[in-house]
Amino acid sequence: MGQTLTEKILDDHLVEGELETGEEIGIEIDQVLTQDTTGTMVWLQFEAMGLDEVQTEIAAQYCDHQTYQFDFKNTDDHRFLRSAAGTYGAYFSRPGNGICHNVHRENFAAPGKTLLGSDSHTPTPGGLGELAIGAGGIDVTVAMGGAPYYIEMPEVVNVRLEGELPDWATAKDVILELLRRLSVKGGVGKILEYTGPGVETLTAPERMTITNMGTELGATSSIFPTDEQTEDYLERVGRADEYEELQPDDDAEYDDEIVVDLSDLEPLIAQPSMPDKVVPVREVEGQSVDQVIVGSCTNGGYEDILPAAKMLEGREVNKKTEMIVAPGSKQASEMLAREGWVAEMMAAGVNFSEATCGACIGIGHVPASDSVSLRTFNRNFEGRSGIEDDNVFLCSPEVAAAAAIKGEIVDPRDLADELGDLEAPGIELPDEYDGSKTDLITPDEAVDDELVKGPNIGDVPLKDQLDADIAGEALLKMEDNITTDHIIPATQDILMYRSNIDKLSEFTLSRVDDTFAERAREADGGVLVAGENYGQGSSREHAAMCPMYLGIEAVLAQSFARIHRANLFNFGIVPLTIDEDTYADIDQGDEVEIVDDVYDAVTSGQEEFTVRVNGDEEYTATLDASERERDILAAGGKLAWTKEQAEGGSGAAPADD
Ligand code: MIC
Ligand code: SF4
Repeated sequence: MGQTLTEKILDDHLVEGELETGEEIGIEIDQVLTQDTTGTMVWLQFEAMGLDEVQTEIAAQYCDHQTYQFDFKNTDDHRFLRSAAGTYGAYFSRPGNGICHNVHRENFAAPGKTLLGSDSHTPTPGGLGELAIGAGGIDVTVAMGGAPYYIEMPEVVNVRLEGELPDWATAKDVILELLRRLSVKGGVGKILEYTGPGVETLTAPERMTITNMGTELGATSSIFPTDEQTEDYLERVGRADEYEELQPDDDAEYDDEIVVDLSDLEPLIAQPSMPDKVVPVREVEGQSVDQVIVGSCTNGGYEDILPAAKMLEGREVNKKTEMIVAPGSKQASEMLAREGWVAEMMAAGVNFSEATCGACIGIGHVPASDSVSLRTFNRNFEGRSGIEDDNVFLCSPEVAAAAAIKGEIVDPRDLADELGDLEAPGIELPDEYDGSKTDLITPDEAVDDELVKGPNIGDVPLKDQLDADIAGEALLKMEDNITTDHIIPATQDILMYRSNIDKLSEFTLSRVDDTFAERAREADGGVLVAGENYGQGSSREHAAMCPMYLGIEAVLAQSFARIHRANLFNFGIVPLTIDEDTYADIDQGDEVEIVDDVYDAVTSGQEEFTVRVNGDEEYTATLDASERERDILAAGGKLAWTKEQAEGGSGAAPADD
């Protein structure tokens, strides 16, 4: 039987297991990436494991999320990260050089390689035929130390693209269409592999907009085959020699198939406050727009900003609207500046930002109260923009620029009719991506050879071995689709404590209930209850680390998002799945007890657990876990488990703290 492209790359990197859907496999990782807000823990864990040198072909440390350095704590983090990259042999991308995914695709992404990154949008280089997966920090640490990465073999879904995008429909509309059809949990446990005649009509950057935002479907990864478009892009970034032709076999078998006819697509928009609340732009036309931002790792490339710039050439941003361009990389800014586009945009009324994640997580350009913001980003979870009850819409750069011109949401086709001389800008790649590389410090150019820890750099929190008894109050009951932004928000006031877990944990679940952290501390233990898709969104392991630090021992949810589920194991919290009726019956404040000896049950492979509520009603909860995951849980988390492995121990032993 023929293989899918996903299977071919996995096969090439397989060190353990078989490529059977649902089976645990271990794969070799060629490249890792980390960024400033997850990276500090990655390196602290690298140090705590006693590792002394990066083992992967490429390890890259980017500083992108909080580059404004509002507080010395941010700068301390960056200083520490430069010292860690230098000490252990990683590339270091200076603050302001750009968003990890953009800089990585410009410099390192290559067909056929595997990439693991401590950021959920790591799958971006799937558009170049790289198998790239987002993970929690400690998984990246371990892979960087040379160990395999373990995942359940996902289903491989064939997303067959037909036809060609009409004028004004873009790559963003392809992924918005998939979100419209499949929802934010439609990709969980799946890798989306793009095939079909429509593929060759998309340039590599367009493909990377699609693979980037596959994360919003909950997918493990997304990947395109490679062809002339891939080769063309690699030539333009000066890495033609890294091209390799990769295609699935003709008789490859997929677990499922979705067909998208590109010719049927039209400008789409995700309404507040979920990326899957997608409708045609025409359905929401006429709403007044206060703010427009073009940028982020989804649509912040040179090729994304250029169409907006062309639309604004000789025009003005509407007086009632503010428009910001936040490029994905300094290279994009530099090239647009050299070509005169930055000046053109400024003349039109655009405020040009440094290359940073910034506004995407509420750092800068926070919308006004009761205002509407249109962004070319990938997430619009409520409050993520920095203000509660925000109204953030997600769209393509073309739709964003049209709104900036008109001052209201408008389908660019209608605006073109109205203006008479507005042409669809289409997609245009530069002849050469020739920005300076001075901000990317290679391991040979390292400036530090020892770790520099300012006062904001704390210790890695550790948990003891798993208890036999888990009992406590259901401290919080939550609905479906709780995001990691709810669990540990990433706004500046909170983000600056990413390396200081004692302080950071005070903000745990504050977006759901701001009394939670205090109640949890007082209760000294307890459980969380949630609906479907608990922990969707980012890869931040802090969303497991902080609840663990506050004493949470188990999460009972109807289902879990992939990365967060792995993070719960990694920090010794038992993720138990419950059905809808059990969910309905447990109330916040109930006393919840796991009747089984949890330690024994976990280590013996038991799947069903009895949960007693208020000393009376009993329900069944399921632990679906591999042997390795059970061992990690029993040890009290991945750090303790890894140390045990290194010491040659077997079975769990109490973590040493
Ligand atoms: C995000 O988009 O939510 C982030 C901020 O990039 C996170 C990483 C983090 O929390 O540091 C992600 O996507 O993993
Ligand atoms: Fe940065 Fe936003 Fe992309 Fe996350 S989604 S990496 S915060 S630009």
